[in-house]
Amino acid sequence: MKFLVFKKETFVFFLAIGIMLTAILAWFMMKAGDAAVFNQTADEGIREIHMVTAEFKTTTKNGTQLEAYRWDPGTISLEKGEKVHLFISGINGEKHPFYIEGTDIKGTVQKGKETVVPLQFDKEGTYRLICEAHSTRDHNGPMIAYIVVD
Ligand SMILES: [Cu+2]
Repeated sequence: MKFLVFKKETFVFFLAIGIMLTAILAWFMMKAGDAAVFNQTADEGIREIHMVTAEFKTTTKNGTQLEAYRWDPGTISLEKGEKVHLFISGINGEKHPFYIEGTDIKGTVQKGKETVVPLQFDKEGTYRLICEAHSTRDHNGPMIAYIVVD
């Protein structure tokens, strides 16, 4: 009968372990729940717009190479308050680090990869999507797309 008797310390130790395991399990279950809810809402009501990184390239008669990078399409339009997922595929150019003027949105588009940018604007206006690597003609740009919100 003696082996059934636990010391108080042993009982408290196992109780603590039990509470920790329950907390960890609950945390994982809640995380899984959140993800499922997000996926359900993501599928409906969010419009998708697809964009690519493009390049124009030519050689002049005297052998000078010219190139220019562009977002394509160069203009997209959104309703005020509308939720949009902007998918940008990196086709030409290795890397395009970008930001959207007047917002804290920034990221990088890489060749062969797709970057998803969630968009929603509360204020009307024209927002510029600017590639920092190709922002002006001197840097093979201007690689600027216009997001028109009205
Ligand atoms: Cu660029």
